Amino acid sequence: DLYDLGEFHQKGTVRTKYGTKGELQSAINSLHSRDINVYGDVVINHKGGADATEDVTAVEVDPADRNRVTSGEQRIKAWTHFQFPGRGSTYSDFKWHWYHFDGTDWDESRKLNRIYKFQGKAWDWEVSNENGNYDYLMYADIDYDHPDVTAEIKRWGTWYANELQLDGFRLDAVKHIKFSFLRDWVNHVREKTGKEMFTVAEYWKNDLGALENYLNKTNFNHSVFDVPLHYQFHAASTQGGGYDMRKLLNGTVVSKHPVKAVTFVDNHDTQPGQSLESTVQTWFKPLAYAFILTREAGYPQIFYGDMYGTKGASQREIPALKHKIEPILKARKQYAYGAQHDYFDHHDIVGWTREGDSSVANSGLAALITDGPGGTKRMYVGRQNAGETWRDITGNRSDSVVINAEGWGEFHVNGGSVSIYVQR
Ligand SMILES: [Ca+2]
Ligand SMILES: [Ca+2]
Ligand SMILES: [Ca+2]
Repeated sequence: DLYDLGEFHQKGTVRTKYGTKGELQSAINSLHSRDINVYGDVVINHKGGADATEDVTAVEVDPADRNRVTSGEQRIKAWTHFQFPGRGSTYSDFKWHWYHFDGTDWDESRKLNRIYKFQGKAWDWEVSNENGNYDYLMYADIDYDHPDVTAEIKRWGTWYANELQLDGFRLDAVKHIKFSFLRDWVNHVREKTGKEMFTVAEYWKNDLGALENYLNKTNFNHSVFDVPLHYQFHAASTQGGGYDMRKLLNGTVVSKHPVKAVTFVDNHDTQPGQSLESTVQTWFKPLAYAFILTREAGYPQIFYGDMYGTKGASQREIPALKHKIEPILKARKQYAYGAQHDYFDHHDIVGWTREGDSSVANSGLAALITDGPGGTKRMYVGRQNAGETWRDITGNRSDSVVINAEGWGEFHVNGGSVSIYVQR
């Protein structure tokens, strides 16, 4: 129930897995009081946990090609009736029935797991063309061809934003949702709330072309996570130095659409044991964080699990890297300003500099990362910084570098490591 944020006694509990609505609002107020914006997660591809089944005529489709029907029509019992008995009509009197969905994957009468498409329904388009048409992901798939549905989900978006005083959104699983609807939904909520509502979409595909198509079809009105950059980090971290560091930006969103790229190293889905497991190896994480946090392009995201570590049954937890990430955050906040110069000229050691900005005292930096042996690189940091003494804010190197009269310095990095030199 999208309208039950831990407020109604439903499914045997008032609180959600995370707490009550009051606790949620209190947490948001605390964050706002510390000038932190709060983005709401938006999971609107499918619905699960219906209150009752309904008899529906459906056909089976081929999981590998959802455009191919593989059975005759049959009557199934589908979990598609959402009545919300504990909430009633508070906030919305919309009740969901089978005809608000395109299909499901469970016939309760036969206890069969198939992909069923409902009678008279067409998979939505345009969505990802993986598996022929990737509209269907899981549970009861919401039909965004249905005008009552689009109106209701838009209404809910405005309610959600206002009720929690949200500042933006993360859109879940967008490659399974009609792209044109997501474009309209973002426009609608921005219009109704009168707020910017920064929005980032999770389109999980290591393919710049697919991500660009999504940006195009949504009129570039919101951002996407830079999935290809994550896979470059993953590749670099797992090749024992054999990765060509000059390729880090190849095929990435941030290199082509810097203003629309949310850059990240790992997330809750890529960590060990999760559905998209592709965890960046620990030794490389400070290098990757330096990359997303001190360069000009991209809108960086830090994974809670990287800062504080992950916990659980898995023997392969991510260790807490707060002590490694915090100096890089400081570099971002105090030094990462001004013109950027790239030195992507070696298969192991690559670097970049920021000249600094006169509006931020002592700003400017020189960063180096290597997936192989250590070494040095001569880089330009700006004539305005001539004569200054720079040191590595990460603490990995203890030497100091004096910027020469022409604005150049000779900077060092240890093997498999990162150094970020700043004036200090
Ligand atoms: Ca449809
Ligand atoms: Ca869908
Ligand atoms: Ca290399």
